[in-house]
Amino acid sequence: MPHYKLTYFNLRGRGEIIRYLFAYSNIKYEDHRIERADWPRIKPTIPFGKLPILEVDGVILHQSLAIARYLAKEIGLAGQTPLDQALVDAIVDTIDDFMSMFPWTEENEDVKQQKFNDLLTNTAPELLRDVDSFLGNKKWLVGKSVTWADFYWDVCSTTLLFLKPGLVDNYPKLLALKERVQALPAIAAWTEQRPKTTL
Ligand code: KDV
Repeated sequence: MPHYKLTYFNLRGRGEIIRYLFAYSNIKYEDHRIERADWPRIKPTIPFGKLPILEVDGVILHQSLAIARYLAKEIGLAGQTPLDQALVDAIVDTIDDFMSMFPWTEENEDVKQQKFNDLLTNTAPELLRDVDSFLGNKKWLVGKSVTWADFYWDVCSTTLLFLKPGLVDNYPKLLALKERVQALPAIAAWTEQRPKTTL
């Protein structure tokens, strides 16, 4: 088993999908959480200047979704066929495109509030409608077993629901999927013991 070291901020954010995959597979890793104050010093020492990174026996991987996809393949959560894998990737990218629209680091609080509010009020409903219809009456988003797309829905919807409680109320099937992910014993154990952060 390689030595794994995840470096990210003390947030769920873009690190949490990776932590879910480690938790689910019971793979040990270093969950290194840096302070915001230390980031300017660390940033120039990282190949692409962005977090998270995952060090795998000293090889530095960047891009949260590339890291998550690598782990998902290792543990059998990437999708059971190449076609299923493409569907998983497409759903993950669709959810991620939306999460990436939020101006997370905007310093003008008024501008930030207005943009967050607009995305949650006017843009989120289309995404939810489309993911809900993709899910339909299936148990999992893709194929006959859980994949990291289901994990990503849980991770991202947790943050969306923190930002706007009730956002998913009109989509009971999406809420039920979230509960199915959270009921997985390894995921339940992780969400219970993880550091509590708002984002
Ligand atoms: C911050 C932050 C995120 C979730 C998805 C980017 C994110 C950035 N700061 C928090 N949550 C993508």
